[in-house]
Formats: sequence, structure tokens, C-alpha cells
Amino acid sequence: MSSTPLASPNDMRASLAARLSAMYAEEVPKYGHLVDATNRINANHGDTRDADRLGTERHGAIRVASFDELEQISAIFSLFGMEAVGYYDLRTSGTPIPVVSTAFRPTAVGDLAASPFRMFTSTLVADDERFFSSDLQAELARRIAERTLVSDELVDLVDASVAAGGVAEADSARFVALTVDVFRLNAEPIDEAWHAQLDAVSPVASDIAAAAGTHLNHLTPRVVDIAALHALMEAEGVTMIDRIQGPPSWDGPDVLLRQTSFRALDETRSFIDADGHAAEKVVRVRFGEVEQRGIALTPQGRAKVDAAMDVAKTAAPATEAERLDIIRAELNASLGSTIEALAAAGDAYVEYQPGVSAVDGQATVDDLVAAGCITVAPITYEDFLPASAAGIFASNLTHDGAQVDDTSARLDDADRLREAVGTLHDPYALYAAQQHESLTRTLEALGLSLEEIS
Ligand code: OOG
Ligand code: NI
Repeated sequence: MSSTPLASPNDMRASLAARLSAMYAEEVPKYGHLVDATNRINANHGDTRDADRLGTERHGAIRVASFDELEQISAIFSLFGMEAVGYYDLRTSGTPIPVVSTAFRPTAVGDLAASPFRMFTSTLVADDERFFSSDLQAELARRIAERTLVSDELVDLVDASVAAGGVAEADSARFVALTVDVFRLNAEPIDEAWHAQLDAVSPVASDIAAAAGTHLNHLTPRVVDIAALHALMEAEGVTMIDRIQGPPSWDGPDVLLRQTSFRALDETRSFIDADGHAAEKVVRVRFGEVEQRGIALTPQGRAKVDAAMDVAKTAAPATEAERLDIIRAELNASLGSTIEALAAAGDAYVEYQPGVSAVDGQATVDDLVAAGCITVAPITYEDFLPASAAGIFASNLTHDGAQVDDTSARLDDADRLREAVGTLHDPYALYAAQQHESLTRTLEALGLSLEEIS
């Protein structure tokens, strides 16, 4: 039996992240500046959590036009060891956007350590009648069905790889290069009238469906101190959006995710007007973003953070500083300020490890932690926040688009997304499983079992 050696998905994912980063630095020079500033901050910081992955850690964002396109993209990501995690309905946000999203990422601890690259992927809901008239829906369907995101060569490689259980080592460099091409800015001229029609409904819809293909919308490095990064970029002449999205620093450890960005860039694209004349026009869709990641929270911990953010929203303070102070006070009041306290309250997910002290009759996990028989380390939040995502979308649009009154979630679309991606992981279940496995392993190492411990 002949067997072709298969490439490691972890190596392929690391290579994809590096190549996309090189491409994006060429397309968007300010991104290169952002990565450089991020590396300077990270190098001068004592925080060593995830230190070995920080230098290459990125998330990207892409937008596709249909669930069929999502299915195609999903098959490609799967060969890079990236699976769909989480569901975000961006139509329910303050500035409703006609997309539903998921993130493709590695799910196993070792794979995240090898290369944590993830892609926030949004799908246009082109048949949502709250946004699109029936005429627009029909025209969208026709044009979307006509376009090709993935080259025939890559389609063939994907099919062969799926059949073989992975990408052949000999094909992997080509596979990565063809995948990068899928996310490269498409140079084909845009139909101006069609673009304007969609733009009136939503600038995100025109970005997605007036072009001939998808493209990387942004690529985001991870920094250990986002406030310092924000100040550094401003000092170096790059205007950042004034807000850092997500829960601010407080008395306890960083939680979840904080993000900020610099303004979408004016870019020149080729258009064709109604008379068939070519014209260059300025569009603003791509931008730079940076993020800081903290500990993953349980649904209960997350609810406390969401409540704190809501209090600040309702209070409608006059300044950003006051808004942050309100959230800080709420977090300090509702959450324990150490990893141990967060874990004991069931507000955050942790990895358990055997400590240095000998077990001496302790009957609960909390007692074992308190006595130093078990130590806890934070599990990093690997996902996204719908409010921040909506904020990032909105802060970079030139205008909001048409008014939409009904902004309720549509569960049918969650099912369509799930069907397109095959398996849709619940992020909480992944963190809970990681915590549970670490506890089982730790107790075993201490000669205890879960049954004996409450
Ligand atoms: C995606 C926006 C969401 C994030 O980091 O929350 C996102 C987009 O603009 O396509 O990337
Ligand atoms: Ni992003």
C-alpha cells in the first residue's frame, strides 16, 4: 500500500498566518506599523502568559456572500485544523449589520499553542427581507451565484485532500499559496450602480456583494497592554478610534477581550459606471485592529461583565473615562480579583495543576487550591465578543445604511450556518472540557479522584 505523507495542519496554519501577514503588510502599510508597535510593547512587558505564541498570533476577518460560499471556505479551513466556534448574529446590534458570523480556529490546547490563528467569518444574509427588498434579493442571489471565490485548482486540491484525510506534504505549499489568493484584494472593476444600490442598504453589503470575491478585511495582532499600544500609535501619528472595546482593566486579571482599531483606510478601487466607463473611486472598508486577551469566563461570569457594561450604557456618562470608571466599579463589586477567587466562584475557566504542598485531608477543590496542593492558571479567551465585533464594524463605516426596526435574532440562520460548517462548537463547552480534563489529571496525579472531592 502506498501512502503519501500528509502535511501537519498546525504547520500549514502557521504558514497561512505568516503569509497572510506578509500580504496584508504589503496591501495596508499601516498594518506593518501596528505589528511593529505591538512587538515593541510585547517585548518590554513582564507578562509572559502565552509568550511563545504572541509574536505570531493573529486573527483575520473575512466576509462571504452566502452559506454556500461559507461551506466552501469551511472545507478549506478544516484542512488547516480550523473549526467553527461560536455564533454571532450581528443584526441584533445597535447598528444592525446583515450578517451572521462564526470564528474558525483550532480547538485543542496543543493546537492553539502550536498556532492560534483564527478567522472571524461573516456571512451575508442576502435573503433577509428586513434589509433587502424582493428585487434586491433576486439580484443578489443571481450575482452571488455567478461569482467564484475559490479557484478550480484549489477546489480540486481540497477534494483530493478530503479523500486522503489531509493535504499531501508535496501539495501543502501550493495549498497555502492558493488559499492566500482567495483572501487577496480582487482587482476586478466594481459595477458602480450596483455598489451604490447595496451601499444605501448597508456599506457592509456593498463591500461583500458588489465585489467579485472576498478579501481580508483586517488582520489583528495580540498585544499585552492595549492602552499602552493605543497611546504609542497615537504618539507615532496614527489616529486610532477613541474607544477600546470590551471590559476595561480593573482590580482583577484581564477578562475576555479588549480591542481597538485605527480608522478604515481610504483605498482606490476601479469602478465601471452605467455607460461602461472606467473610473477610480475611493472606498473605505479595510482597517487595522489590535487586541488584548484575558481569561475565559463562564456564562455566569460573562453575565456579570455584560451587566456591568449595561449599567454604564444606561448611565450614559458624558465622557469615555467616566464610562470606564462605572464599568470598573461594577466589575470590582461583582467579581473576585484573583484567578483563584474567580475560579472558586465559578466565574472563570482555569487549568488545574498539581502544586507543591502535600494533600492532607482537604475535601474540596477550593480547599486543595487554598492549601497549595493544586495551582490554577487562567484559560485564555480564544473567541470574540458580539458587542465589540458590532462596534468594530460600526466604527469603521462611512455611514450606517438604511434604518432597520426589527433587530431580533433569526434562529433559522443559525441552523443554516451550522449546516454549512458541519460542526459548530459551543465555546463554553470547549473551555469547560479543558478545565475538567485538567482537574481529572491533577487529582489523579495527587492520588485522588473526582468522586472523593466535592
Ligand atoms: C469583522 C468584525 C469583527 C472582531 O475582532 O470582533 C471582528 C468584520 O469587520 O468583518 O473582527
Ligand atoms: Ni477583528
